[in-house]
Amino acid sequence: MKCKLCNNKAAINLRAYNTSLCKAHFLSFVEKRVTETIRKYKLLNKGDSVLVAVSGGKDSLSLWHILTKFGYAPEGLYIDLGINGYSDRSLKKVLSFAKEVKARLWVVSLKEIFGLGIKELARVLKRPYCSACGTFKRYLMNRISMERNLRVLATGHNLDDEVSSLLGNLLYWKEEYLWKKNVVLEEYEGHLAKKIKPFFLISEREIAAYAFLSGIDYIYEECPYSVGAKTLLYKEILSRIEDQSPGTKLMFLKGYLKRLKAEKEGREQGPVSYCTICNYPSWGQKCVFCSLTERLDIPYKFEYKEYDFSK
Ligand code: Q46
Ligand code: ZN
Ligand code: ZN
Repeated sequence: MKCKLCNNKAAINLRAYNTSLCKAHFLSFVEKRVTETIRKYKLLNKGDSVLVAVSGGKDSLSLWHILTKFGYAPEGLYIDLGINGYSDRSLKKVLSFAKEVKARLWVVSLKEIFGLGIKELARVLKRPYCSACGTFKRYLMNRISMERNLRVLATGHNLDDEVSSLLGNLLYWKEEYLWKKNVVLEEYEGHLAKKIKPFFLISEREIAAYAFLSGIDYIYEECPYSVGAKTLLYKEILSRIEDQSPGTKLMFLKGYLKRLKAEKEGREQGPVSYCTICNYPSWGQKCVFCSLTERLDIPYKFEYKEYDFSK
């Protein structure tokens, strides 16, 4: 198999694009597509201060790598969920990556704040692990970006993450979530950071290859609580469809983005009030984070650590 552009040995075959590329051409192909996504959806402007949420996995570390390469000098945020062994191993990868790119890293730990990891917190709250985790992560990411004045929050969600959750929303007609998914969510009145997903249109396989060929040292292990998650089943099914009919995932998501534009017109944007406890935006009197932490009934202090490898 040869590279379609230079005839050297191909490193990857991209059936959705009907092409094969060598290492150098594949890396620039991914970077070019990220640049196009950034430009087309107006994700970033020169001089924006960016916080990348990192888990230690291929997606988030590749994103940190690419944004650094593009000159945005992003800082990293690692949320330590207190999952036995797994959290320590992923933090180690994140710390060594931060050192390598000479960046600043913020680390917030659930165990340090509440004395409990995500599993224990979810049990006390009687919520599924991933649902509690999602709520805590969303809140912490936003609050830390606002407190650090890093007004753009970037996450490594890829095409497969997005199509599988879109399929889940459609299967159960979760209309309240359906039209909230986007490549970019704008900043809200100085309380919600602008949220961007530069890998929205890039597949998991492409990012895995990008990370591997760029020599990024990431954690291969998945979070132990992801096992059996419905999104994994959806990903598997969608990948089988993609195998039979390359390009389907991309078409599905691009079709969604087109319809999203029309759907959004005339709809009210953003939350309606501010949480009476933390003063961050909420839909009711209290935000979801504060409602949950109230139910926990554990006195806590909101704090996080800084590792500055930029000097
Ligand atoms: S939600 Fe669930 Fe993930 Fe949290 S508990 Fe693990 S699998 S990390 S994206
Ligand atoms: Zn080539
Ligand atoms: Zn609150």
